[in-house]
Amino acid sequence: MVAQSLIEGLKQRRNKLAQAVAQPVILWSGRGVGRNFPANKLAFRASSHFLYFAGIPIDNAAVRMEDGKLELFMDNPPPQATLWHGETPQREEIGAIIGADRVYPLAELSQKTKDAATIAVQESTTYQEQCRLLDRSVAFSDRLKDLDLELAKAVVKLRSQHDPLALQELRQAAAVSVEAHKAGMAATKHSTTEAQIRGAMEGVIIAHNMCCAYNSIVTVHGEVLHNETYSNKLQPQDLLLADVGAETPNGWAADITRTWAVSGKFSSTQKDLYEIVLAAHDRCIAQMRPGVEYQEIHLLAAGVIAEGLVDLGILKGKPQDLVATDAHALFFPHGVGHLLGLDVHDMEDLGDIAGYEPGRTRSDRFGLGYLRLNRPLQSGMLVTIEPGFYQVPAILSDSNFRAKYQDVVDWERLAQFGDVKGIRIEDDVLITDSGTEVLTAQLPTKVAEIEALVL
Ligand SMILES: [Mn+2]
Repeated sequence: MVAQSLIEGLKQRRNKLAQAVAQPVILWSGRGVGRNFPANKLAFRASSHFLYFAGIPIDNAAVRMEDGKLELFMDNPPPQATLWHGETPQREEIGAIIGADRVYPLAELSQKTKDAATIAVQESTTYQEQCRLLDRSVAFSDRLKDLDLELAKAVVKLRSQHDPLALQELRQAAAVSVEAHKAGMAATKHSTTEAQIRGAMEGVIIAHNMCCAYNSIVTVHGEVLHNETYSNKLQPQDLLLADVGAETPNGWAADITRTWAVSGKFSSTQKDLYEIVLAAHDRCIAQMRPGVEYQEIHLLAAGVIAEGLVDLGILKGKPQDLVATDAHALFFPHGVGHLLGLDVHDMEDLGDIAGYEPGRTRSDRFGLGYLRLNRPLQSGMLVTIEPGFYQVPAILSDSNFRAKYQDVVDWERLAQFGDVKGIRIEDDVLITDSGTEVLTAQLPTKVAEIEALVL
């Protein structure tokens, strides 16, 4: 792998943008939000599109790019700020770090907004400023049109094929996330609550001067797909599902899920289902290479899960028929993964512009509607592969589902697997010219290896 300096990498991105978009582009970073008074700030996170071209987080700044040149607009902190914050870099120094061609106070941006394209930021004060300075209502996600739509498409093209600078960061996030998961496994035998395991995992991330790329899921209720509470006590018969990923200081994410037994040893029923999810995970990754449709990978996962559940006697019928009627989605209701980069669901602020090939829209099928990515794989793309098995009460107790799938589920047999609430195995898979490289491969997935890390 060729190491790339920050400035060199950023200049390449700006040049590529200039080749795709003729008009000037202005991107805002957003600003840190105060909690109960302005100086008590919630953690500042710069907008990802800004980070992609500016490289580092700068609170309340904007960049204007045209013909490959970048102008940075930001205010120096007032002199009295040094009392509280110490010496912080001035505009010129930051401009030098990121290879800006010119630097200006923020107020001068208003002179340079003519015909500029932009992408809306999520933070509301800055969003209003965007609309005011551009003198138009800046649209979000699927409502994008004209200049901004052209820009969004160009940015998607760049951000979905990771360059060496991005890969350096993504590898660091992956490596630290692997260590966090190992720490979570090792902490289990000394822990009595989910919160203690979360603490052990996030502690590793914080100790590497990183933050979490998303709210961690660390739970014995893995069937609650976005569970964000950590108050449950651990019981020896529980499985623990941990979906935890680090973000580098410049904003690049990892996204890993592992599921392990609190006692250290999977029960036979837990192991049976775990092996099915693992088979789906492994077979998906083995099939991935440039040109393969991601939806085919999702359907492969669905097929492997359906086949495994038939073998266990939980589902009845031919696996391909079960997938065609979405019966697998009773237990695997989400998509097999998503794009990963500066955001954990990368570029989903643009709706499905990034995730869906032009002309494709979300399916209304139960088994396909939650697929977040429907494009052919290409070299340089980073995606997650995260098949799962869950017993979600809202699905399995739903009278419509029960009626529809009455004949294909052996409910009595299913009841024997009551000690499995949720299993997910998630890795970060880089598409290469010849196939794949799993950036998170250092974290084991096999039952015996996971047991050894927990015990
Ligand atoms: Mn994920």
